[in-house]
Amino acid sequence: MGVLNVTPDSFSDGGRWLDPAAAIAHGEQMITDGADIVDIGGESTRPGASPVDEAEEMRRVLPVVEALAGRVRLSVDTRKESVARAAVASGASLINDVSASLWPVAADTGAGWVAMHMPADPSIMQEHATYDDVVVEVRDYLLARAEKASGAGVEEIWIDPGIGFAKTAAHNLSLLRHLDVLVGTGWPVLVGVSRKSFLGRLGRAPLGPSDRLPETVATTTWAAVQGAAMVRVHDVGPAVMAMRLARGTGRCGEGPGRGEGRDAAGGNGREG
Ligand code: HH2
Repeated sequence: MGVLNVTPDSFSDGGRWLDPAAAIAHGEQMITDGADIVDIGGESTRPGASPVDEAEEMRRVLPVVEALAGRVRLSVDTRKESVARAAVASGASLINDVSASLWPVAADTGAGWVAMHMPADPSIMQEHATYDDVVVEVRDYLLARAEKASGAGVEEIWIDPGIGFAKTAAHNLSLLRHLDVLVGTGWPVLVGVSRKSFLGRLGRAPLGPSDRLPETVATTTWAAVQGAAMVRVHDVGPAVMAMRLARGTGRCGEGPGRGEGRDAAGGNGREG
C-alpha cells in the first residue's frame, strides 16, 4: 500500500503532493514501482495535527481518486463518513479508517475496511500512550471492531496496530516484536511503520523523516516476515522487495478471505 498524502502538513511529505497534478503523478509512480493499492489521504493524523473540514478534505482527495481510478486499487485514508462514501463512489474500494469506526459505511457500500488502533484523537493522542499490556489491549480493541464489522456484513476486514498512534517507541517495538499475536487472530494484518519518528531513534544520530528509509525497510521486512499481509509505505519500490523476500521465505501473511481458523480469543496469545 503506497501512501499518497494530499495534505499541506503530513509529518514526512506535507505539501509535496498537495497540487492534484503532482499527487496524480506520484500515484502513477507508485503504480510503476509495484504498489497493489494507493492510499489517498487528505487529512494528516500526525500527533498534534488539527482536523480538516470535510469540504476541504473532499476537495483534496476526490480529484486524485477520480484520476487514478481503474489504474490501481485505491483506498481512502479518512475518519469521515462523508469523505469515505464520496471516495468509494468515485472509485476507491477500501476504507483505511484510523478511527476504526466507519464499518457501517463499508457494510453499506461493499468496500473493504481497515480498522486501525488509535485510542484518542491525534490532537491529544500522545497523552493516551499508557497501557498495562499494549499488545493485549491493541489486540482486544481490534478484535472487537473486526467482529462488529463482520457481524454488520463487511466482507474484507484488515486490522492494523496503529504504530505511532498514542504509542511510545517502546510500545511500537513491543507491538512489532509480538506481531504474531495480531496475526494469530486470523484477520489479515496491515502495518504502517514508514518513516515514523521512533525509527529516527533506533541507533543512528537523530534522523529526519526522509532519512529513515533503511530503518523503514528493516522494520517493514520484519513485519512482513512476522506475517503482516500488507505494509503501508511512502517508498514503494523497497517495500515491494521486502514483501517479495517475505513471500519467498513462505512467511508473508495472506490477504482477506483466507483467514481460516480464526479464533475469537485472539489465537496464539503470547503466553500460550
Ligand atoms: N499511519 C498514518 C496514516 N494512516 N493508516 C493505517 N492503516 N496505518 C498507519 O500506520 C497509518 C495510517 C500516518 O502516516 P502518514 O499518512 O504518512 O502521515 P500523516 O498522518 O501525517 O499524513
